[in-house]
Amino acid sequence: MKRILVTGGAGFIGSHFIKYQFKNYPNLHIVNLDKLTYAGNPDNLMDIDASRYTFIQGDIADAGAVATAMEGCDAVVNFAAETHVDRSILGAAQFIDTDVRGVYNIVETARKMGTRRVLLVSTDEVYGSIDVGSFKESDPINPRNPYSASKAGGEFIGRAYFHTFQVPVVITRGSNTYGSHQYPEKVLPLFVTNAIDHQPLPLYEGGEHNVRDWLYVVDHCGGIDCALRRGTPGEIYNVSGGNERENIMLTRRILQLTGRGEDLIKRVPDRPGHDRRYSIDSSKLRALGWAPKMDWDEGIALTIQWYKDNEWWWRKIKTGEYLEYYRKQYEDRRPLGNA
Ligand code: NAD
Ligand code: TDX
Repeated sequence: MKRILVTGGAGFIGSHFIKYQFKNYPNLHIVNLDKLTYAGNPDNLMDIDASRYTFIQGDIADAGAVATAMEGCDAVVNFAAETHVDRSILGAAQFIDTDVRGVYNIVETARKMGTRRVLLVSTDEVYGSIDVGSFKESDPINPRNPYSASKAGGEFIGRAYFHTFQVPVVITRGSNTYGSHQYPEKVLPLFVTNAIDHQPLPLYEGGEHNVRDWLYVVDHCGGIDCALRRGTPGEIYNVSGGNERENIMLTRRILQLTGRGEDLIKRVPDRPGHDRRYSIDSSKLRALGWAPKMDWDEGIALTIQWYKDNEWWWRKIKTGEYLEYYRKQYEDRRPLGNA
């Protein structure tokens, strides 16, 4: 592969993926098509080698923008998405436009252009919640919130294009990802940056024993890269970190590493339709040679240190639109008392 289109490359995982590609494939050129929504941040790609990189600001829901960006590319890797569950509960329309219509534009353009590989980055959330054991790729999916339903919609379009038109679509389903440069609406950077500022950590009541499986962002990028280059068209690959933690345990770890006390924990009313536990089995991807490398204790310490050292990055974000969202999301969630 000589030229890859990355969509959503100015976001959290997409920007790490671009850096991962540049580090591992010295002759590769990357085109990044990104709408620069609230979550897209040019600061994430500040040090990129401009001679091997083309940025196009555009929307994957716009077929013309996708066609322009995909011209001459061997492969496309789609990260572009609306990604926050709580925002999908406040309003789902943008999720349908990007996560379903946008994916349709990508696979339809790939069909017309004969693109050699289409990697759709999806999520473990499409399976829904599981009390015991772990989901395999062959299990039925059961998305239960507007975000995961829209991601599942995009997956189904991609799979239909593989079966109907032989578009070489590969899908990855990653678990909760953590690392530097994550927009501080997701629980980990939200709690870390609030703790640094001595602000309350709004832990969803009833959800403190919910479980997420934490995957270091560079490991997630390695998994996507492996599926892109070694995966079989038409197949789905789970990508998981093997670090299942209850939300309350994650919260306590954040407080320890930021040197703050448990008085900052504020239980607030739960997220509607809150999935209790996500767990996936990634042995299918491991059989292709991938394995997560980052140890949890080291990864969380490194990540928290990054937010401590890079206040310039997140203080700019925690203004304007962010504060408006924060008020809408949390103002009616009056604290229920300390955890
Ligand atoms: P993010 O919210 O940090 O970034 C999304 C990026 O997509 C931003 O740069 C944004 O500007 C861009 N974008 C949004 N709508 C667009 C559109 N219509 N056209 C073009 N660009 C658009 O997201 P993330 O956390 O980096 O997630 C990336 C992908 O990985 C998503 O597909 C998400 O569903 C998936 N995923 C995320 C996680 C996680 O824990 N963050 C886990 C599993 C899967
Ligand atoms: O303020 C909060 N309080 C709280 O208790 C927030 C934002 C979250 N939580 C809880 C809800 C979840 O149990 O923390 C857990 C993680 O929440 P999020 O960070 O919103 O992630 P989640 O809903 O699990 O989804 C994430 O993983 C799968 C990503 O946002 C998705 O993009 C990805 O597909």
